[in-house]
Amino acid sequence: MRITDARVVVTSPGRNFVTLKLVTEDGVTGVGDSTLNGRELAVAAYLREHVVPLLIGRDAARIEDTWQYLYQGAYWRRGPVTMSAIAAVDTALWDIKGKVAGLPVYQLLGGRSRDGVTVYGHANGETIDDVLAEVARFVELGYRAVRVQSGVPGLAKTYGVSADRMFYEPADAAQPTETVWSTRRYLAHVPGIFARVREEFGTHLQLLHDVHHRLTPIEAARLGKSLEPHDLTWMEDPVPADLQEGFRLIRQHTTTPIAVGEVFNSIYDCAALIREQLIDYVRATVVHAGGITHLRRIFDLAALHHVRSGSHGATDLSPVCMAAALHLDLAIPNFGLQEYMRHTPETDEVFPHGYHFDDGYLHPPETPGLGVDLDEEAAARYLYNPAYLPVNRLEDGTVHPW
Ligand code: KDG
Ligand code: MG
Repeated sequence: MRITDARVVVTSPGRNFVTLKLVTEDGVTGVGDSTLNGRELAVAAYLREHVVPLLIGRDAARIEDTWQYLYQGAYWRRGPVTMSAIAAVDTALWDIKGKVAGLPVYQLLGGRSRDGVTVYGHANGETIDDVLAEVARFVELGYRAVRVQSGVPGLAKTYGVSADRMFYEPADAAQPTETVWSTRRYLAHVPGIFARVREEFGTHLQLLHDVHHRLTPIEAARLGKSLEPHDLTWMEDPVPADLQEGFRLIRQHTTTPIAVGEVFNSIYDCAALIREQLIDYVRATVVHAGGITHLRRIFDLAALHHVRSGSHGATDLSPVCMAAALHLDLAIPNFGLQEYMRHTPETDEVFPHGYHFDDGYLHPPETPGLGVDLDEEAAARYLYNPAYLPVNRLEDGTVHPW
């Protein structure tokens, strides 16, 4: 079953997405997400110029072989652009394989390991009252796990705290917005927020917090320690994981669980973190970590070392990535949590999908393949719109150095 067409579609239904659609000689189609927030066109060009010409005429059934061919064949290994491009091909091939087999992709991955995929939502607000109201709203919607972010007194704008409650979007301008950061103000404020949330919502609700790579290891250790009484499910991205040994220091000081990995694109980004049990959840995703094939490899390594999955699922990961993630989440033994941020109605129109939320869980559809598509006519109505993530400066004007 040969691949006869491969189309790269860039669309912006509220935000930018890059999608690959493969077509086989029998007319079976498969879709893969390759969106890289703020660097979308680099991946689109990589796919169009360097990958599509290699795909035409290849056997669509050979998923592993195609992965190795694109990874080894590039010579220049890893990196977010390469791995997002390979991810799109891999995801689309799994979609095709499911359709040909007449099975949802999770069945090809070994079948269900659970009834549904537990997801967490984002409760964020400027003030403690805003935060409490947001947590209450997510609890009412049925969420069992909630990420909590709040404004920090003395800072004009805090990353992760959005103006629009339902559709959080940090890539907000054609030139990066510049925000000011103070570790002292942040560390003084955060534990009190969690004390109030626990007081109001009790001990059963799972609570999470994202540090967005803002701290040094010893600062992160202090934050983890101060959050211990509030029993977080995880403290996310406490430090950038470029420095993997930094996590040893955090681990020596706190039992607050650690999640990291939304910017990882390879198993080699987290091999030491997993083998040394320096983290508890690995947040790599289908789109940025080489597709279902490579992410499965990361999760299998993690399972050996009692590390769970906790995949990234912000709005810059398209419904195609979300659908693929749900199939994998349902099948692996060491699933932890899945992030879920609802997409806008415009995005849902461009990417019709069958997964649904019910009582705190997401469920992939039972239709063959991934159960998601790209409506190319609808996509054509939304032109690419350059948008970048903000840049963070310290109070003295220094670009945040890590
Ligand atoms: O593209 C960056 C966003 O996906 C990121 O800021 C979201 O940190 C994030 C999260 O945990 O969802
Ligand atoms: Mg994050």
